[in-house]
Amino acid sequence: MSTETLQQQFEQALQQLCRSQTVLVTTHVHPDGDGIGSALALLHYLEAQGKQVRILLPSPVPEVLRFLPAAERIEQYWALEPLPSVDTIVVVDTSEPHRLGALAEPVLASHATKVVFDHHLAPQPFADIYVVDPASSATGELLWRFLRCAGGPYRQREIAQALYAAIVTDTGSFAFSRVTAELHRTVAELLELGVNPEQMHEQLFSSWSLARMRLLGEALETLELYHDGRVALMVVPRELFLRLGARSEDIEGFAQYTLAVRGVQLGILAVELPDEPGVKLSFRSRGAVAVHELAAEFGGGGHEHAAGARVRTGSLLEVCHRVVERARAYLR
Ligand SMILES: [Mn+2]
Repeated sequence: MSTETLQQQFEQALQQLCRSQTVLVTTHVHPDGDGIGSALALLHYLEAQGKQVRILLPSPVPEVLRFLPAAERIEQYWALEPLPSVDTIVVVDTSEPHRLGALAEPVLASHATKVVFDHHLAPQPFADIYVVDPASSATGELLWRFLRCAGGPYRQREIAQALYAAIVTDTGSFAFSRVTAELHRTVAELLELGVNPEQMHEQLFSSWSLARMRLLGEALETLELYHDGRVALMVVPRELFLRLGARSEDIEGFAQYTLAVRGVQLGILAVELPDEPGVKLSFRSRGAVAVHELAAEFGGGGHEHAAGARVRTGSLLEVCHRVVERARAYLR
């Protein structure tokens, strides 16, 4: 996507937000730092302009993100509840309506104008305005560029904190492939607005529950290599969550460990979440190995080096068997 097109997307989104008095912001199920941080940044920005903003999510806010300013304002949507009537619905960090969980149907049925801010590949046509840039490391990075272009009251500490959380979590603490000099300049601007990186890291990465740490320990025990050590598989059955008293959100970030073994090109994490049926697959890869198409084979999608899917049929063991078998075709 060229800069010019992105500029036009910014202008369309800005026009729509300017003429809206009421805005509903949402993101994908099992929201991460990027989804929550981006939603909160928009809330602060739009409210500073006198607009009425609500954030409504299909899942609860993960505990590690509840320190962010105004996180307590985030509401959880319960199925069958009517959506509030608003001028605009903004969807951040996904452009696939099915990833909105229980909110998918009411959002699709709503007469509000829909705006998407996202950085995933292959957006699906359901919204009126798309601001999508797969080259962005995080939706939070894209949003900062949008706000800079939009002007107005965006230079706020609360916005900087929300977007820093979005970026640092989605880039693996500035370690992934889409980290650029430009991103570091963005982060420098966020620090100038008062973000304290040490405090942010402590809140985001060093405030685990003991249950989560034990879950990681047992998950690492399951790690196995396939296809001459080029594919790693980590498996977390539902029983593990129940035995350790761990929650769905505790699995966040585990997929990255599949790539930490020397020689592994493609990592797979297969999880049975305690609060939903089926198997959640997370894919990670490095170099020339891309995983978004492998994820698409299982009904999912994502980025070149990080993708996911949800499989509703077959046991955990069967799904693992199938996915490891299919992974072979993507190796280099
Ligand atoms: Mn993201």
